[in-house]
Amino acid sequence: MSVTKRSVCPFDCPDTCGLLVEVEGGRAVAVKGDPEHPYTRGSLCPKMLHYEKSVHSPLRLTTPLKRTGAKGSGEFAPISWDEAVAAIAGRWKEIIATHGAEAILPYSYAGTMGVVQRNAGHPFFHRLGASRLDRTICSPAKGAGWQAVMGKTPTPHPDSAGKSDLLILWGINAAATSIHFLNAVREVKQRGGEVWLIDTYRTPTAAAADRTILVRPGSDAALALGIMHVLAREGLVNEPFVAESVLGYREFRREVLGTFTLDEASRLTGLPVATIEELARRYAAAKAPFIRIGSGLSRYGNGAMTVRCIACLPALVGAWEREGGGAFPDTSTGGAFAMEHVLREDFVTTPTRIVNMNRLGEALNTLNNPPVMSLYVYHSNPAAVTPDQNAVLRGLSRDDLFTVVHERFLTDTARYADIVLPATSSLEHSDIYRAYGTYCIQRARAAVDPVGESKSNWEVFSLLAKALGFEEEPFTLTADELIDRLLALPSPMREGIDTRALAEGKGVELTVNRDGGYLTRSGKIEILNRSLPEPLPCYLPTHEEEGKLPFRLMTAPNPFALNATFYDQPDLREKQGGMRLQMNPSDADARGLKHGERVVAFNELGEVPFFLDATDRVPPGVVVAEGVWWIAHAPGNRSVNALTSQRLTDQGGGSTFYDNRVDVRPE
Ligand SMILES: Nc1nc2c(c(=O)[nH]1)N[C@H]1C(S)=C(S)[C@@H](COP(=O)(O)OP(=O)(O)OC[C@H]3O[C@@H](n4cnc5c(=O)[nH]c(N)nc54)[C@H](O)[C@@H]3O)O[C@H]1N2
Ligand SMILES: Nc1nc2c(c(=O)[nH]1)N[C@H]1C(S)=C(S)[C@@H](COP(=O)(O)OP(=O)(O)OC[C@H]3O[C@@H](n4cnc5c(=O)[nH]c(N)nc54)[C@H](O)[C@@H]3O)O[C@H]1N2
Ligand SMILES: [Mo]
Repeated sequence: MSVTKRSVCPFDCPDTCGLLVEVEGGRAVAVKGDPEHPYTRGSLCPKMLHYEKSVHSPLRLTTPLKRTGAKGSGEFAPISWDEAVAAIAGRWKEIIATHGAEAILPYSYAGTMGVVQRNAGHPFFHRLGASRLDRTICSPAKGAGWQAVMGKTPTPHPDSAGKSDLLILWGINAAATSIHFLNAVREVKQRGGEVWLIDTYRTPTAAAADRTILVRPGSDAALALGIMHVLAREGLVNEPFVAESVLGYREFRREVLGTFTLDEASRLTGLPVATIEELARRYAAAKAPFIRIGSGLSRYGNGAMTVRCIACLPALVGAWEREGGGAFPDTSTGGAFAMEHVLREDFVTTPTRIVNMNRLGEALNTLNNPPVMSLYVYHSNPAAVTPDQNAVLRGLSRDDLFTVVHERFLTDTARYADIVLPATSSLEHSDIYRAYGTYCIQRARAAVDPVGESKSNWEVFSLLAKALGFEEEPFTLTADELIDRLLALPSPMREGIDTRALAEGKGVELTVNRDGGYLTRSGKIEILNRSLPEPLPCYLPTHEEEGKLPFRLMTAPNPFALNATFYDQPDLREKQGGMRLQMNPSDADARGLKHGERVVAFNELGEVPFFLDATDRVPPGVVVAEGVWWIAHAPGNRSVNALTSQRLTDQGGGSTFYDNRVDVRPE
């Protein structure tokens, strides 16, 4: 006899689907979408259709492990939880006595997006006095660029895009990364509107677009400035809207648009002037143009400035005034819960150093006073996902580094651990979720029994706190008790929501007040922002603008994986067709490279073997590696991040995964 329980997809995706889990004898036997979820309405991506296979995979870790072989060898012996916790607490006490607590570095990101489990380590590491991690691997530059113009103005409801008559998907592969946004794409087309896609190669999303424009990597700010140049030149700017609601247009027009020529925009983007003019005129003629801004274009040395330039477009034509008009980077659901009760910044007694997570390689190999002597990794896989893989692996190989990894699987990172701790999956623990591509929240209670002896992030930090004698309150609460407390605390975003549905585990929409005007310092949309190093939007070069190697490398998302998650599933790996490098056939011919053969992509940071996919989807001068493969399943002994650098974005300390060059040779 099976029962159906509600749950939530815990993974790092804007949609945050509602799930229905069929449970039999404490195990999940099937998973489907919850038709009652307000946004995702019952459909799931190909990765989650068989989530039960990952949850009950034979590869799941079931006991704590202690390393018995060399680091990286994957040789371990099972130990008990008591032994594991005692070993960690004992080693940390020694390290603290010799080097101080700053020698301990936590490393986590987004294996689970649940508010409680994701942040479970914050109170603990703050109380410990460990080094702090700046969690900037995803898209802080996008946030910085958007906020430079729009401040804290709430972003539109994602469904409002469906009312647009010109929807621009700008640097987003929605068919892979946000499949429910394709509902808005379909609605626009049904109403007779048009959909344009702007990317660097022809992604699967191109099939949903009326027009696809391929720009040179990292040049989108030049395209946005070119469009605005045409709007200004041809009198297509909405002057009354600008006069009332925009700060600094006059200065911007004089100092930037006046000097930034269309020839310059054409040279930088690789687009004909006529294409830029056509897009500008089409944008100005639309009743309610809407731009869905992806994150790929922000992962460059100029990423924040790129997003800032794009964010100015709706202001110039007054798109914000019209239903279905505007732009959308992400939703801002940060105010849904009183996060100070989760993060416990008040436990930080003396400020400790902050390590940018993109520079883990540098931190492990070169930091001093004190050096990093222990790394505690939870719900992240830095050996695969973090840039400069060779530097990361060199650091993880250090004999004097004490590494603990709390994981569901023996990942590339876990193979380098001294102690591995088995983690529950989202179906085995409780949490509360808030989405970043919708305005939904949802509570999930554990739906199945923990696999083996696995424990949740929350439980493990309670155990470690006990072993170290921390008696403060969060360490004695259960996850459900903390969730109850968060829900008892008021938030304007939760006012008037359906609390009964929430208690029943259903997805519930937050209340968003959009009548507060523009939430910037001036109360206007700020094209001019004097708090920034560049007060006006402009074109900044990428790191690799003048690079010598012939190909720009796109490290793009794969529809059948999520970062380095789901590589435990053989059928999903097969659907990806192996770890491939896509290249234009003319480039392949010029180098004597053959479709399907093994090739090596290389640069100053490393060398990575791939299978070559010679395809017209990719323009000359660009190569694409979709997915962040586990080294264990790669054709060679490295995966794509051996080719990406630790350089950061112009604002926000973000990753620059797309701002790299490579050359390619036969193996
Ligand atoms: N299936 C799947 N879903 C995912 C993920 C995944 O790996 N796989 N990742 C999840 C995560 S962590 C995140 S942050 C989100 C968002 O994940 P992101 O990785 O930010 O993906 P997108 O926002 O779709 O944007 C990536 C797109 O930007 C394009 N791009 C790169 N450079 C440029 C450029 O210079 N100009 C333009 N115009 N386009 C460019 C890439 O070719 C790609 O199509 O998705 C989440 N969902
Ligand atoms: N080349 C390249 N690199 C990239 C990207 C790219 O597009 N290209 N994308 C980047 C982006 S946008 C992001 S956000 C990062 C993502 O970086 P990460 O957040 O590190 O992403 P994942 O690879 O999904 O690794 C998460 C791990 O958490 C584990 N896990 C899941 N649930 C739990 C849990 O409850 N507890 C514990 N302890 N473990 C759990 C999973 O098994 C998985 O191995 O990667 C970045 N790296
Ligand atoms: Mo991300």
